Amino acid sequence: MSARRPGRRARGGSRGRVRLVYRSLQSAQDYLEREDFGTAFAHYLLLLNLAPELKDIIRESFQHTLFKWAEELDSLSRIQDIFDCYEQALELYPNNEVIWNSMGEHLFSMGFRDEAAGYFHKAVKLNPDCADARENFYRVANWLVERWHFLMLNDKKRNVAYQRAIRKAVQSGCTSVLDIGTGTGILSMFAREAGASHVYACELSKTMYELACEVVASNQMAGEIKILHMKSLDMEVPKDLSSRVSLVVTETVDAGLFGEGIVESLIHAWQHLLLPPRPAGQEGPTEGFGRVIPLHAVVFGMVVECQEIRRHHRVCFNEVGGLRLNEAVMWYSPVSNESCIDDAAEPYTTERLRQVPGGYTPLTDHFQAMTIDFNNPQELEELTTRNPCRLCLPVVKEGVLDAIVAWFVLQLDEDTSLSTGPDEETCWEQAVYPVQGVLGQTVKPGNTLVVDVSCKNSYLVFHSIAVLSHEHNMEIEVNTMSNHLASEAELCDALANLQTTSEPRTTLLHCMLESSEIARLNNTQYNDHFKSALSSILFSLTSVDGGIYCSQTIDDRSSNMNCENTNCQSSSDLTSDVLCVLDVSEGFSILPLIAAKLGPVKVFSSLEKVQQQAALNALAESNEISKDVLEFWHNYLEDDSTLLQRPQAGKLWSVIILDAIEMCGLIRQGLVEKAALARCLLRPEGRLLPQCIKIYGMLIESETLQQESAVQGKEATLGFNIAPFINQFKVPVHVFLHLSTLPHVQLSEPVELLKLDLMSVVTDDLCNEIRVQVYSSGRITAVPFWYEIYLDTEISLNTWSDTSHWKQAAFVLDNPVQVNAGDELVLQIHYHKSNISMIVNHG
Ligand code: 44T
Repeated sequence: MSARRPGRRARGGSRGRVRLVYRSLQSAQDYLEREDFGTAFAHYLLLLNLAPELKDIIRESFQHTLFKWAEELDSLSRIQDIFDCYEQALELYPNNEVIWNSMGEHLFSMGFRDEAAGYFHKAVKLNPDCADARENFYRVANWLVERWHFLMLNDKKRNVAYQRAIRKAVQSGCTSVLDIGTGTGILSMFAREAGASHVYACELSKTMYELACEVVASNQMAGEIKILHMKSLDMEVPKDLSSRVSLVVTETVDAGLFGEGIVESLIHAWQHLLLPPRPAGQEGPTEGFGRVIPLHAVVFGMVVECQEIRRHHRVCFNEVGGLRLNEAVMWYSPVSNESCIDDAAEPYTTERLRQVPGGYTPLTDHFQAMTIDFNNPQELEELTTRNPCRLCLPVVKEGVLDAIVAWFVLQLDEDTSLSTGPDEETCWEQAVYPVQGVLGQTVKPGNTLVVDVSCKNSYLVFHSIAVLSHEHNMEIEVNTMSNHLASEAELCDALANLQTTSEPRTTLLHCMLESSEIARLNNTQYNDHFKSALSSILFSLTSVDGGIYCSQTIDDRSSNMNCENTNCQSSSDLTSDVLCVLDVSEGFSILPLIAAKLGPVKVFSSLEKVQQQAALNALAESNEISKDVLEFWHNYLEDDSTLLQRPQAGKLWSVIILDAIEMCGLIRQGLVEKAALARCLLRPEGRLLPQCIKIYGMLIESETLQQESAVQGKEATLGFNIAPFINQFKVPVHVFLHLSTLPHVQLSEPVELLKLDLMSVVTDDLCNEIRVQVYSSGRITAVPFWYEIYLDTEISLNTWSDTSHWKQAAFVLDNPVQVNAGDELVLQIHYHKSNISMIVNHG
């Protein structure tokens, strides 16, 4: 027996090692028991380096130690150390999905969302059954692969148009092709299919680049398309392309055409990556010249009245929930062309006008705002420096000036075009430029609107709107044009410089709010219901106490509860039994002031932004709420974990306001934990607002939702195999839906799916099974859901109502269920850590 087994040799050869291994294990366990996680972790690392064969046996304890130690490091803000520990752990356990997921959670909580997304994705790939990782992945999948990819790939008309234009160009001699912003690689595959000899593709998103590689390989084109993970602006010849190409294809356009940087990309491509353009007017062969698909674009616009846009971008009411809003503060939305206010502000938002709740009314005809020739390098270069183009638009219908809306027609070549217009059957949204300066202005036929349009910082911008009425026209003609009759253009020139802003801004405090925050301020029902609920709680608490705080007793709800808060309340009054209200809403909330208006209370806001705190203070002052009544809870605190604490040693909260539902239609993360914590901090008769949430849903068939959720087979992608790859990124729950305008067929009545009683719920894991009667035949493809938020037993808010600032969400089924009228279905609802999932079966 000359050959010894290696294992025996190792063991036999080093008794010291065995002892060391044993001692390390012993120490690691001892330190773990003593909750000295840092030292325990170090011993585990040593142990695993000495004896990797123990990996499986000690996995659980190692994981536990790692997580505990990371938690501790987190509380000490030792960020780099956390990452180092995870790196070491993943070196030892590269296939451990729990560690990948946990690392993702740390990254996520620190705001590194894209990085977190990568970790969650990896965890799900390692173990698709890991529920925590899957839910985390679903939450971030939208950042890795935006949902419009699904829509665009399902848009057969768009795919056919590009395929046709590319085939024609390649067959006419453009045989070397660069696809800028390839996404899943579809345009490159069209080029290769058409016979191009050299096809290059670039993509700046890592996830999309990896997807494109998978897609192209599965379509047997791996060796034929060279995909680069880079921005086109960083590409060079011959480093990245062997020589200049004869065709660039691209669809790097957003709703506002320029937002994906197409102008810069093409200026660069013409300078460095493309053959020279064919001189204008030259006929004959195209060989030796470069060209771009799309050929050119025409931007269109119209001016609209649209209540949905208005309520998201302007504070529409002077008084809300008993508070005057517009006296001390000038609110503005982040979507603003007034770059003087905030450079970071974006000039437009997007909306699918066809489906905007409440619809819209055009106040002008469609107008042509701009044309762009992508095949004229010089024009592209001049575009960004060109003077704004002034447009005079006759008003054709009376209405409120809410927004300018823009879209475009992309001319791919001489024969083929795509339109993103609001009347088109298209998946595209339109760019929306809310009008801010001329507040609530009504215009009518006879008026002329003056609008400047330009391309600024790679955005299409509309600005300096002026409204000319007939009377003004006369005035201007007299004042500035003396004797000759002005042409329309001259008139507009003279008038566009007219100051049209009515408020002298300098005297007001400026405060920027997110559009969802503006919509919440405008949600009168929300504010009024909170006011009533607060009033009733404070009244009942006062009755219990018999008015032992301060000098005033709230003895009559209707009159005294609404009295001005005139009693002095210095901070020292807190030592008495004054009622304390804490609002931990996300974002800007006026609920503390609504509470303060109701009677002698002390209110705490959890606002953090200095500008918003100043705005709330200014609102308090202009509403005669004493300075001492309002406090900012964050100013007391070192970190968020102590947010829900007692107001003072020995004191408890009378009311804690929680923000249960996110604007997108989901239950806020951590709600149950937060509610449990909040309950511990309430005084005996104190209350949480809301008390209870009921989740409602119904069965529907919706083709639109299907299109948005996954690529449906190979047909739309013209035979190319793309669906299985991109569909790895599909998510079951869709958010930000406008249920009232989503095209769908309703197959059942709304039913209550689940109830979360915040005054008692203790677990983050709930199940419910309900039976639902189908009243119409069809295919169940989704279950939209929304909420009834109970502030008390009588007062509730529905998140699916016309004035709601909330949108709705929907669970989209993997496999549609065919049903007939009268069928009874069983709906299983799972609630796990604020996430909802469902299973639909025949009863
Ligand atoms: N959105 C449409 C934009 N890229 C469409 O990383 C329409 C939005 C939309 N790569 C609703 C409906 C719709 N070099 O993957 C992206 C992006 C990449 C580049 C390399 C560059 N210079 C760029 C610039 C962009 O190109 C891909 C497509 S961009 C936008 C497409 C359905 N909401």
